[in-house]
Amino acid sequence: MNVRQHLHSKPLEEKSNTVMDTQCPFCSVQCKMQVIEVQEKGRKTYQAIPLDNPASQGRLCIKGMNAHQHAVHPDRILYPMRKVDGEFVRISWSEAIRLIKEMFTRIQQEDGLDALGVYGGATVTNETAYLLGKFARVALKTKHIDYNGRYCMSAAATAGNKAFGIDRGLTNQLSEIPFSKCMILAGTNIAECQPTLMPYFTQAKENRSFIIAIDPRETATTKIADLHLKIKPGMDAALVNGLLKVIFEEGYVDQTFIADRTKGFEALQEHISTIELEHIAEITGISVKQIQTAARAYGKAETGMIFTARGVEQQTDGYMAVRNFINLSLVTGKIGKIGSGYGAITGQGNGQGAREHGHKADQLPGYRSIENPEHRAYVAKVWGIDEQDLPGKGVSAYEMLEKVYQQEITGLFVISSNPVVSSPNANLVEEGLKKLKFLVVADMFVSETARMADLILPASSYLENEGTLTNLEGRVTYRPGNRECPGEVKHDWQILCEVAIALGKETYFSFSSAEEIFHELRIASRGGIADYYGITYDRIKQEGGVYWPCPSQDHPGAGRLFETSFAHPDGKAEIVAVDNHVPKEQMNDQFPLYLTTGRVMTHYLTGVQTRRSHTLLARDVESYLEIHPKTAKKYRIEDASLVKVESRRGSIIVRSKVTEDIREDTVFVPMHWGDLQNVNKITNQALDPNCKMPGFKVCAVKVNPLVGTVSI
Ligand SMILES: Nc1nc2c(c(=O)[nH]1)N[C@H]1C(S)=C(S)[C@@H](COP(=O)(O)OP(=O)(O)OC[C@H]3O[C@@H](n4cnc5c(=O)[nH]c(N)nc54)[C@H](O)[C@@H]3O)O[C@H]1N2
Ligand SMILES: Nc1nc2c(c(=O)[nH]1)N[C@H]1C(S)=C(S)[C@@H](COP(=O)(O)OP(=O)(O)OC[C@H]3O[C@@H](n4cnc5c(=O)[nH]c(N)nc54)[C@H](O)[C@@H]3O)O[C@H]1N2
Ligand code: SF4
Ligand SMILES: [Mo]
Repeated sequence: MNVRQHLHSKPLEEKSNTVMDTQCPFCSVQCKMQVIEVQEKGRKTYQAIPLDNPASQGRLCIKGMNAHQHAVHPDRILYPMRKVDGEFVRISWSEAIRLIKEMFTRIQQEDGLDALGVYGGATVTNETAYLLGKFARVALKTKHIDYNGRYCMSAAATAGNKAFGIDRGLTNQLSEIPFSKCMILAGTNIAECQPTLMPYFTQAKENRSFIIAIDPRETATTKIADLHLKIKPGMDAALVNGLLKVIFEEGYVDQTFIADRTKGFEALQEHISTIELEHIAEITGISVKQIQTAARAYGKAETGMIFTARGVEQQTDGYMAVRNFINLSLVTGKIGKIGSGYGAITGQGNGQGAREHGHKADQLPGYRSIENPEHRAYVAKVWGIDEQDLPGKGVSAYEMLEKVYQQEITGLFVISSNPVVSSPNANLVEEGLKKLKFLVVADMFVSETARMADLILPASSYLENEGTLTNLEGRVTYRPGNRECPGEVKHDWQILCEVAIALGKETYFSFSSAEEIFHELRIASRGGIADYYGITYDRIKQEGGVYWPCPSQDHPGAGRLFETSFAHPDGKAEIVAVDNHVPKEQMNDQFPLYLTTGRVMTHYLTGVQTRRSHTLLARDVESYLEIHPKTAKKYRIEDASLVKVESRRGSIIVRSKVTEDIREDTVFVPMHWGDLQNVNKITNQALDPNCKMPGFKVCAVKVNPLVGTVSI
């Protein structure tokens, strides 16, 4: 039922229902659903009904149930808008495209080809992500393209590539979770962030799986754990060294697996021999006894799975911390088997697919490298350009925004992201954007970033935009786009094609459907690590999704990875010794608390969409500060009162929530609000040197009750 279906087609004053098959626009589970539009007496109401599918098994969470509220919201941008004397005024598409052509051309003439930057997001479809990479390199000829996934998946992606030779979120299918006898959930709040996956874990518990959660806070996820390690923020790599110490000393290693399937074990063994459990306990805040209990439970279990998410990864050592969790899977041989594996829980709807096809500064489609001559030659041939015309590697998302601040990049095209709220050290980002000669933002709403634009382009929503998205399991799914675009709204891929054509690149951008783009993506990814060649729209529709890698149309797609070998040329996984890293910013007398950041169930990322859903907003109308009662008392903070939270970079105002759920030395603020409550005004811009992930999860702050007039 993929076409718009009119159950009753009657005159206006009577009732008519339209059923739209779709997928939730939010997280990486990609729950399928139907949205029913009921039109009665000129008034429209909507209802979402879950559809069965292999990931969510017919479940929907509160965000999915109410997603349509933003898509049909009166705040939707319906036509292009240009800023004139500080006010947005409506212009036609042809004027908008002409303006982009004029400004982009002028900027590149004045400041060079690389003075233009393209900043994307992983909410877009695979087709748009692919086209955006091609757009930057072929239409604009700039090396500067990166995307919000840098803030999301870069640590786990880099770790997966280095350790396994491939970056696919989960190495197993979700359906295997109930068969795992021990699970480590590290820095992941599945109950709030991928709620429809919870039944897999509760089923595992019914099968007597032992669940270990690692999180500085008690959350709805840690509540299902048998053991909660309430870690000091940023200390996961060290904690895993402690776990490895016990695993080695008590003989839970799988020597055969290590010898046959891995390399680098000796260096790790030597490194772990220098580790002292008491020291680990002291620096992580987890007792020796708890470390031993966790290591023994995982070590002894017949099968085991480890999941990490942003709590471990959004650190200045996120890459190495993930490597250490992967070490744990490898030395115990708990990977590549049913119920045994590692998974980085992907974040955004297309967090997986949008990182595979050239959306990253150093990457070409199919996970090819922009620095590898063979990879360049292959993609240049598919695109029909000279390899020498293909730009080189650009810089990561935050570094690109720094270049904007330094006026090295003077024109920016933002598509599907709100960096003014989502980037660390957001004050600097905002200052930088003010200096641009030209900022274009394609969005559904006037986000905090779009507000600063010279030109806003109206983009389509999930109900309107057809395409494929790859879920956290690596399953490529098809989302129909049955709703007609409101007003003059266009799909992202149409916008890119129109701009490219205006820039004289018609030969490379004359696509007339998303499926046509997907067909080119298949070819461009062929033979790459993320090989989509065997996947077609027809196959996805028939099979309800196809796993990559899938090199040919008769290939079934790979559900479970690494059963017999890893993806490196020698088939072996890489083990590496990891130091006891500490966060780059430490607390001191002036800033005596750690701030960590994250999510709540009802809102999504910078909240541009969910704050426009009345049902979701009503549940969490403002941001807050989670603070331990003893800490609150020490700083004279009462429950539900306004607090100024300040770091070296700025300050915000949020309401206190006094709770024993959080460590005494740590406070927590969610990331879903802008302006005064934009937590990124205070987070640290320090990046992981390997993957350029910002350390969103730790910075040093002070808190003060807000009384009277306070300067911020
Ligand atoms: N409701 C909702 N769901 C979402 C999203 C959303 O915005 N809202 N966003 C989607 C996206 S894009 C993403 S990336 C995912 C994110 O999904 P998660 O990574 O699960 O979400 P977070 O809340 O950012 O962080 C998870 C946990 O890490 C903990 N943590 C903080 N510091 C540390 C630390 O140093 N070590 C450890 N071990 N844990 C720590 C936090 O307390 C938090 O409970 O969610 C996706 N789903
Ligand atoms: N402090 C702190 N900061 C964080 C994080 C954290 O845990 N703590 N998490 C980081 C993570 S994991 C992520 S993923 C980033 C996300 O950060 P952002 O990239 O800023 O994410 P969104 O809020 O989803 O912004 C998406 C914007 O695109 C629009 N949009 C949605 N769909 C489409 C579409 O299909 N086309 C177009 N053109 N526009 C669309 C939305 O209306 C919205 O304005 O934030 C990061 N920032
Ligand atoms: S937010 Fe995630 S879990 Fe909730 S309905 Fe959407 S895709 Fe499913
Ligand atoms: Mo994310």
